[in-house]
Amino acid sequence: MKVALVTGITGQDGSYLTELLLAKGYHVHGLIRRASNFNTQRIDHLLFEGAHEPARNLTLHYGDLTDGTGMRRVLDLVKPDEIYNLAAQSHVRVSFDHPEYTADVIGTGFLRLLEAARDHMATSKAEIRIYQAGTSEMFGSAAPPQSERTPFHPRSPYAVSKVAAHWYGVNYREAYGMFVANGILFNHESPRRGETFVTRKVTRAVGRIAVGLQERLALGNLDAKRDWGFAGDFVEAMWRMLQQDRPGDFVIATGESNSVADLLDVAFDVIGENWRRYVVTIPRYERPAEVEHLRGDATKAREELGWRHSLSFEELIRKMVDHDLKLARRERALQDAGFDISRG
Ligand code: NAP
Ligand code: F7E
Repeated sequence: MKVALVTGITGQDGSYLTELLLAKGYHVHGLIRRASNFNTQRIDHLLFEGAHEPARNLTLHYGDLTDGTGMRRVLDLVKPDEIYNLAAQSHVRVSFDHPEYTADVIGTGFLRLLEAARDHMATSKAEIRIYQAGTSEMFGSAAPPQSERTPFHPRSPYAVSKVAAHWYGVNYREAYGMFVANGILFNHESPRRGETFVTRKVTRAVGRIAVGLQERLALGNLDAKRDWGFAGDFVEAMWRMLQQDRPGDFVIATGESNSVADLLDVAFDVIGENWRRYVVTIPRYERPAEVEHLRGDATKAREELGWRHSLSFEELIRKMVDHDLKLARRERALQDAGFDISRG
């Protein structure tokens, strides 16, 4: 049985990747942060078999990318064949408010993980294959379409930190012959997407507007263009990267870009409303430096990994709106029954 360690297992991608690895027969170990509230909602459905029996092939460990000693301990205990490093302070706008923390988790955090894996391999003589969750944000202001040959021009502390992690990966490949694959993933979304990212913020608002729970939606830049795909498709590419004979860097994208205004068109169309009646733009949601246009060229991934996306932009957004309409109807029913849904 193969053993995988997933950092960031409680996040959007962590949950889809864990489903995929469990279905392939892996034992999955996940690193989770201690939090004052439950933070395992996205993987709760995987934690138990039957009513109360803990899942045999999924084990969680407390850890943090800022704590190298703890990660070393987990690595020595788990002895993974593959590590998927998904943990990150992943919000671009927030990285301008917390640049040092963002760099510590993403850049130095990955370095800590690489060092722990290098030492573990030296003593155990076992190979560990490592996936690093790189991002299209590393291209920043480089003109589209962006491919593995496009030079990076990062535009945020988040993106600069991801560039550092990317090059740590390349360096450990070249210096120590380690198997480190750098994914360069364009935006990928789902009903499990965090509610402060623009797709989910819009689809949540559409659901709530439809049932009369919200009247306004405040956004920032509506002109920015992104290459949006489905997260469930993208985690498959991560796994494929670690099954290759040699490690490499791969762009994963749909090849189609749309603006935030296009996103609003599709999402509000599902409920037959015109978004201009509801949307206001405010400076608070703008960024000190914006990334205007990302559209990926995933030819290498198609040819070498045999990877393809399954959902189009429109299908994805409609799926998210359908999900969030159901959620909003439940919220509405609770409110009508006298529960205060704002306080839980
Ligand atoms: P996400 O939903 O924000 O999940 C991030 C995960 O990292 C969560 O499990 C979070 O834990 C964990 N985490 C945050 N800080 C940590 C720390 N200091 N130590 C340990 N864990 C920590 O992100 P995602 O969308 O799944 O993305 C997964 C990865 O891919 C991230 O590295 C992201 O930067 C990268 N990426 C994402 C996209 C995209 O479009 N989604 C595109 C390219 C690259 P909590 O649950 O406790 O907060
Ligand atoms: O913004 C604009 C915003 O925060 C997309 C992360 O997963 O993907 C994500 O980063 C665009 C930007 O995603 C609002 O200015 C307008 O141009 O959904 P987002 P992101 O910044 O592209 C990459 C690939 C990652 O790696 C990251 O981890 O939408 N926008 N109004 C807004 N964005 C937000 N969040 N909120 C708004 O109100």
